[in-house]
Amino acid sequence: MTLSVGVIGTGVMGAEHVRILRDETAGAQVVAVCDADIDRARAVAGHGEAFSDLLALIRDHRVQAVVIASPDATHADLALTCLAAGKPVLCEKPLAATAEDALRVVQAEVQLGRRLVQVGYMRRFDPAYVEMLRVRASGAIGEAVLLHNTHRNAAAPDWFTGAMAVTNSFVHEIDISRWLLNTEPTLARISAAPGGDPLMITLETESGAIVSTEVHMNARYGYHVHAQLVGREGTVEMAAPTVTLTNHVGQHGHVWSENWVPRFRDAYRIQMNGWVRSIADQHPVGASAWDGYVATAIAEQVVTALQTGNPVRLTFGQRPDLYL
Ligand code: ISE
Repeated sequence: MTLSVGVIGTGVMGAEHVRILRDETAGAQVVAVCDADIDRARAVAGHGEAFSDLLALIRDHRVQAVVIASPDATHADLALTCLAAGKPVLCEKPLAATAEDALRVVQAEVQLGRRLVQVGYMRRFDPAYVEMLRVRASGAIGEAVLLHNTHRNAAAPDWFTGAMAVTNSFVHEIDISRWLLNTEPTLARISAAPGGDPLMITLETESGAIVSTEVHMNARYGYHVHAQLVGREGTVEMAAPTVTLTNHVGQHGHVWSENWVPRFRDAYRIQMNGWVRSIADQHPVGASAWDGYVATAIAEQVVTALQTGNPVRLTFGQRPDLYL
């Protein structure tokens, strides 16, 4: 069976999801693309139908599942509309702009009694992170005690605010650290370099493991994500994010990408194929609405810590049975 997908948003990620669905995903077709600017929707839609009305796309009977890739503040309401229509949704991160809105999505899904929402924390599908999880879980490096994350962007988009370094970028480390370490963060400390960038964030966790993260929005030289997990018996870390090295104009090495799309190309493709299969199998994969809520709730509290300059004890309530 072929899954008919509608994609909302035609920015960097919306257009990339359409491309992946069309060229690199088994068992799926793009039947509809929506953007407030109908010409942009038409340009990306190909053989699919172009919509400018988001709700019309979600309710269209030909659309069996939805990818949400519109601006962050629209995610929660769109996910709620998909839930009301009983349609599976892959929602780009973050699940919502506020913890309160993210919790509304969780509550609606719990009321429905089945999981229809996957949040696009694609790092869970990145081969390097998957291998790091395998090594930790095998016991080869002993008890995990530290995770060092580096998250550097070449340049922040001009619509980025200081808080978005946390709510839009650092949310990835919140999610991947919970997933890699299989423990929940309990306390956060944050400090900012002069001018507010980069940020240095430390999370303490229930297991005792400590997570350090540099979130850098204007690192200039390129997009660079790195993680090293330190165990009592050894460490495991990402190797260079390329499969080739070049010799050119007196230099040897690899080229940094401009943004996250080339770096996480495999992760996005594996995530999309996994999502499509999970709908056929009725066996959810990836980050759940609960994971999306926790990431946003922690991010919101980290922003408070940034504003007050004080460490913050993290709270986000009990995981509902639907997500156990
Ligand atoms: C962007 O929205 C992403 O999701 C990227 O993965 C992240 O690295 C970047 O900092 C975000 O702005």
